[in-house]
Amino acid sequence: SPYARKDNKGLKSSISHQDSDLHSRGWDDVSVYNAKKKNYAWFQAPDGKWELAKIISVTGTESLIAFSETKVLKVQSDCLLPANPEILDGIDDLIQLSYLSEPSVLYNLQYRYERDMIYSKAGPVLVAINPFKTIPLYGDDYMHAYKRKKIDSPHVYAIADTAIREMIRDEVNQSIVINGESGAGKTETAKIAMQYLAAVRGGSGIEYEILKTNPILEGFGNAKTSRNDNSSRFGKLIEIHFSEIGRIAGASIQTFLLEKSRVVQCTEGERSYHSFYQLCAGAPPSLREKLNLKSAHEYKYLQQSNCYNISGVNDAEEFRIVVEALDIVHVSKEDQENVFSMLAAVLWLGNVTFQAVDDNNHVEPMIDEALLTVAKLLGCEAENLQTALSTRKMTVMNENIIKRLNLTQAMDSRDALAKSIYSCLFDWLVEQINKSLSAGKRLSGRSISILDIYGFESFDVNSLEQFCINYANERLQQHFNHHLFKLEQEEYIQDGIDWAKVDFEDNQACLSLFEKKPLGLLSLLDEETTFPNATDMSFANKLKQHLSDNPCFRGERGKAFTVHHYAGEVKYDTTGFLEKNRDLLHSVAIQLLSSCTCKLPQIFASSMLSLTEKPAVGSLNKSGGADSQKLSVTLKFKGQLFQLMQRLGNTRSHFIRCIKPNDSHASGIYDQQLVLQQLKCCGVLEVVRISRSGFPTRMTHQKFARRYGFLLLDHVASQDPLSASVAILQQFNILPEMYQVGYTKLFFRTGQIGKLEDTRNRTLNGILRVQSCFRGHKA
Ligand code: AD9
Ligand code: MG
Repeated sequence: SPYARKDNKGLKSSISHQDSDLHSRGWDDVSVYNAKKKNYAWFQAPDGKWELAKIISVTGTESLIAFSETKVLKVQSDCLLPANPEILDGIDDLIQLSYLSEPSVLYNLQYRYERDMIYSKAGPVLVAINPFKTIPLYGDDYMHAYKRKKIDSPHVYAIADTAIREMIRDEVNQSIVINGESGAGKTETAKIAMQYLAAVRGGSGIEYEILKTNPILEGFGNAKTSRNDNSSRFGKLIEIHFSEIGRIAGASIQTFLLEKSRVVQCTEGERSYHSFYQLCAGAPPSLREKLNLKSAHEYKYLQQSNCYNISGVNDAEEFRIVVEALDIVHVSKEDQENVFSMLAAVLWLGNVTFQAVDDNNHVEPMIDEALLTVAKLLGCEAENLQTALSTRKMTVMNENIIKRLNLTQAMDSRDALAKSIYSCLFDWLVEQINKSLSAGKRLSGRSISILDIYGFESFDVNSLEQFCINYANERLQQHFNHHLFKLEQEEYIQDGIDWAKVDFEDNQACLSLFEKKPLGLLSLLDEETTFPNATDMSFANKLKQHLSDNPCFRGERGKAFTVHHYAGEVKYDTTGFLEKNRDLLHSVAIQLLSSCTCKLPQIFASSMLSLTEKPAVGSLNKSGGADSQKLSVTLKFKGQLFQLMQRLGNTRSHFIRCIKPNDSHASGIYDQQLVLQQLKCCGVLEVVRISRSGFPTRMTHQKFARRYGFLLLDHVASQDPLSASVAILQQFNILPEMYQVGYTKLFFRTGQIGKLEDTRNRTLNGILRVQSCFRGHKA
């Protein structure tokens, strides 16, 4: 073993045996199960569902089990898993379960969920199951109770409170990392954490501004999808800064990878960004007139999904809330109008249509209400807009030529412009918010960051978006592993503890598949993206050619490939990968924006130009394609991600895993298979297993001796703390496999300290009674 036992002055080997008992194994083995002793067991039905059964009798290798008085079954005993004693039903922390198995974890969470106890712990991780209804666990009373530590049941408040305490006590920045699949409750959880921080650490008023960023970001960055009526289409890290005296002093927000494509296309039953519908429903008459605004039904971009309303949501009211929030974060009325102009411009762009102008299929936009309105809203000449939408500038043999576009190309350039305007608008809003949240603030350098980022995704068809999202999740998973397991392991080794190396899923191989240079997924994608004649097919072939030996990669037929992620296999379809990765806005369009008289288009143009790099000599000129090149989408995302990981790496992380109990957004329904899948995906089962197989409770010898030393029968004051500790352990018959003695600390398995505490309390109470008895006598 790489973690060979170090001799601890001969002491350790005499008192600690290597763990060969069931506890060290983590998941309880079927062989441990002795059916005769236990009355209940878990049986897996053919549909995969676990059912609790009563054991009636055991003969040889077979057991007779009953589900009800009428349903009795004879099964192989080794198909059964032991059930926990009733007394453990609904226990707070999964690692306290005596029998640890998938069904018992599932059942425990379900037991709690059915009683509205949606929060549980899995060792250091908070598990939050979406209740899909209002539950009475929030508000001032609860916040106060958690602040004063009057309640200790698992809660987001408890996590936020720990983060504050540790930030102040240890002077270490903290982070709360929230993960889970779409609709699992990440954004709500992030808001609940923010509310707690604002309530207990506010005071200057800035906390109010921070909370008001939510309706803005959600309005512009969230949309109704098939999986969530309020789905965040971007990732978000909000860093909340504190002053020297530990009050909230400011904040900054970083966003990741807004889903641009939604602006110009979305599937049946989904919606584009809320902001469009809010504007159409809520704009006052004067604004409607200025923007030539129609109802949402009149815009092609919004028509295509045939969905305009969200049940229970009043878009006009939401518009009012967003405007109020914009006021609060100091976006001037004039700028607000600029923002709404851009929204209207995007909507009207979608209505621009084209007509043929020659026999070569070349087209030009019709000069109609749509085109004229867009030109007016952007502040440009209609002819310039026409040119921008129907031509492309190219360099062929060092000569600039103008190329006319066919209908598909022209529609693409129109959509590209709409997408760029929207994503620049989103970035600009975030920038304004950040200015407002950081203006003139005295910061201490202490902060708590909250990360609300898309979880692992695997659909029938997975494209570049899922590719990026899942790559991000691999990185986050590594952070999680590193934080929870590696650090723990290091602590053991440092203290000279035997660490029967617990195998945790290390996802480094998959990360390398993405990141290796020059032959990794990202490098190959970027290389192909810059090749003039590359196609999605040539990209897919290149991957197969170079990566087929990698165990995390599998080439598929046609243009597809499969990656073996930590959370499972995902098949990606490379169709559109190169185009999306280039994310080009052609220079005619950028020129158009910079020539506009309105403020925002100009700002957008200059921000796009700053992202644009001069082409490498000769690389693109040959292409006859774009005349300038910017950072590819994946390259930019990778950069952001590295920065994010670096920031998280400098913090102490607290993890919250959100779980979606069913796919129908309904309260009270608990779909075992769905939950199990998510527990696996976000590593909860792994954490439980590892926490249990390790020694999660630690105490220094000094503290241990001080706390329990007086319980020793022949207490010798001069004993050094280590010897005293060992004497205590022996006197109280703590089983050798239940603890390990390190150089500086004692390490205990779950629940061991509880026994000593009981004895201590009983003894103390006894002493107090004797003392008060004495006092009574004296009086
Ligand atoms: V996505 O990846 O952005 O698509 P999220 O963010 O994980 O997703 P979200 O927080 O938006 O999910 O939650 C989805 C819905 O679940 C919310 O709109 C609420 O209706 C519901 N929800 C989530 N958490 C809670 C809660 N603690 N209490 C009540 C909740 N309802
Ligand atoms: Mg969300």
